[in-house]
Amino acid sequence: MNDDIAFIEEQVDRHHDWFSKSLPMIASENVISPLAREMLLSDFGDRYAEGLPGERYYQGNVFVDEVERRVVALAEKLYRCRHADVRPISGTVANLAVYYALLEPGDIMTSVALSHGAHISSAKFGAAGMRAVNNVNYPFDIDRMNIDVDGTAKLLRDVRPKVAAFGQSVFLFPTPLKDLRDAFQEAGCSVWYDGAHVMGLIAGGQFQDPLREGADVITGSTHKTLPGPQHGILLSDSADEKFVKRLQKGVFPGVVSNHHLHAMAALGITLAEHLEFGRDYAAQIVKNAKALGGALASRGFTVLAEKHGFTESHALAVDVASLGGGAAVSLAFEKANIITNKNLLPWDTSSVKPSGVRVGTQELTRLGMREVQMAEVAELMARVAIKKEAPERVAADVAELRKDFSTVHFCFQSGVEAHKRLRLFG
Ligand code: DSN
Repeated sequence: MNDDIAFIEEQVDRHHDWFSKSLPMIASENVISPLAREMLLSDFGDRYAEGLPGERYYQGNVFVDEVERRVVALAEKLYRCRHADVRPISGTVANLAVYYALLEPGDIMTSVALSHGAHISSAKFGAAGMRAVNNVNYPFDIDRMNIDVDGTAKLLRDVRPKVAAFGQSVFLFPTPLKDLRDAFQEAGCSVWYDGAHVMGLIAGGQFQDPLREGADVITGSTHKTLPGPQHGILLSDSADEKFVKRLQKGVFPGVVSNHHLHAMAALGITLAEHLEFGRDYAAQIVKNAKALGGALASRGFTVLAEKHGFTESHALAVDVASLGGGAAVSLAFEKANIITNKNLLPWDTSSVKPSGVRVGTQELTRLGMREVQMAEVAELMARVAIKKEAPERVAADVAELRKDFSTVHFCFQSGVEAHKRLRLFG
């Protein structure tokens, strides 16, 4: 065996072994279902398709076109919208398509600030900067961990942005879109909602329903609370064909040439499974997040927005400044096989040494954990960060807890069952 290949295979095996004994709590990750994973290994991953089904620039797409049409239909059904584009290869690429379609260099865009939880692609030194948009941030209510409604309405009226962008990577509470409707109208702006973190919650009837609350376009990745492959999606319910055409062109030829056909097929399986299981899954994710918030707070952690129930999503923000800071605490968690990330909190200035840790319950829920396990998870976290027990000792108990939670839930468990059920969506 070639040494390099043996090395890479060994590292991947070790990673699998490690994660099978860990608590994966990064709020932006998830595991895909066995059936969706099968699609990632298919020959679709070796092929090219540019443009739209039926209007391709390559031959060989007969069955790819059939699949893409069905995946689009599943997305439109799940999100109750007129237009879905399943070609963006990531959430950031979907965001780039919106920049390309709706904004010109120098245009004003309003958005949430990075330290208030926004995604890097809305920052000047991220994708927003590439389009050279003039980015203005909303005022933020730290107590509620949400944008300040009155201040935001005033800002929109004052600066009259071309696009009002919303959405966060620390996304604890729904964006008050409905309360801003008049301001959107007066500003005459397009409303863009980056729902990456909450796509599975939205589809499962939790959190909020942006397309019914004023958003003209939603972008997202498809592998967070929507437990699909690493991919992107763009949705709109606009009846304005010109607007939709601009979005389509933003994707191709704007920012995607070939899209990733194996991931697109896997996304189709995920969407079909979410139509079947998504409501129960989304409800349990939120119940678990609230339970974890309470359990962490009762053990001495400072969980943000306690007065407001900690969260309405999958995510929690924990201030660990007095416990050593986000960098040290997330490293200690990692040694105990509790996988989280350090995170900026609203008052932080350094993203390298922030005071927060962000956690999400979507993957633990996917593995079958419920409220009772959230108390156990909180205790394990407290043993590391508050009681300062040796992380390696805690790791043994983490592995013990994981033993009973190794199956992916909220999906078809067997190929036979799945193929029988998926035909129902024809
Ligand atoms: N940076 C990712 C997150 O962790 O939220 C999203 O792309």
